[in-house]
Amino acid sequence: MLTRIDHIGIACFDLDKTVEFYRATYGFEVFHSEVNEEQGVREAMLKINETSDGGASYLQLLEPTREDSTVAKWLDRNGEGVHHIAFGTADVDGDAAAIRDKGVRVLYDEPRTGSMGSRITFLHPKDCGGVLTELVTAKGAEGSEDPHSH
Ligand code: V0V
Ligand code: CO
Repeated sequence: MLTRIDHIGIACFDLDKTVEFYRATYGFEVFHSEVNEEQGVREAMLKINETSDGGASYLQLLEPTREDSTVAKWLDRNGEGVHHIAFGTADVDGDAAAIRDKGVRVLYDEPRTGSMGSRITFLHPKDCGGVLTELVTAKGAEGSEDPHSH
C-alpha cells in the first residue's frame, strides 16, 4: 500500500547552487547526500517532514554525473524543474506487481538501490499522465505495514 509522498525529485544543473537556494530561501538543510552511479546522479535529500507511518518526506535534488544519464537527457530537453514524484510503501515488490497487472509499465523487473539504501522502481511517465512515478521502500521499512508480520 502506498502510504505517503516519499520525495519529489527536482533536476538541476548545479547541485551546490540549488542546495543553497533551498537553504537560503526556506531554511531546509541537507539531511543526506550521495552519488548513485547506476542512476547517474549526485543527489541531496532535504527532509521536509516526518509522517504518521514513521516515514518521512523529502525533496530530492538531482544533478547528473554523466552525459548519458536519464537526468542529463531530461535537463537538455526541459531545463531545470520537477523530474519525478515518489510514493512510499512498505512493499515495493508487491505494489509494483499489482500496478503492472493494471497495465502500467514498471521499468525494472527487480527494484534497484535508491537513496539511503532504499529499494526503488519507476513507472513509465507515458502510462502515468506524463508524470515519472517512483515507488520506494525505505531501508528498514519492509513489512512495517502489517503489525502482525513481526
Ligand atoms: C522522459 N519523459 C518524461 C520524463 N522523462 N516525462 C515526464 N517526466 C520525466 N521525468 C518522456 C519524454 O519526454 C518522452 O516523451 C518519453 O518520456 C520517452 O523519454 P526519452 O527521454 O526519450 O527517454 P527514454 O525512454 O530513454 O527514458 C525515459 C525513462 C527514463 C522514463 C524510461 O528516464 C528512466 O528510466 N527513468 C527512471 C530512472 C530515473 O529517472 N533515474 C533518475 C532519478 P515524448 O517525447 O515521447 O512525448 S534516480 C532516483 O530518483 C533515485 C536514485 C532515488 O530516488 O533514490
Ligand atoms: Co527519486
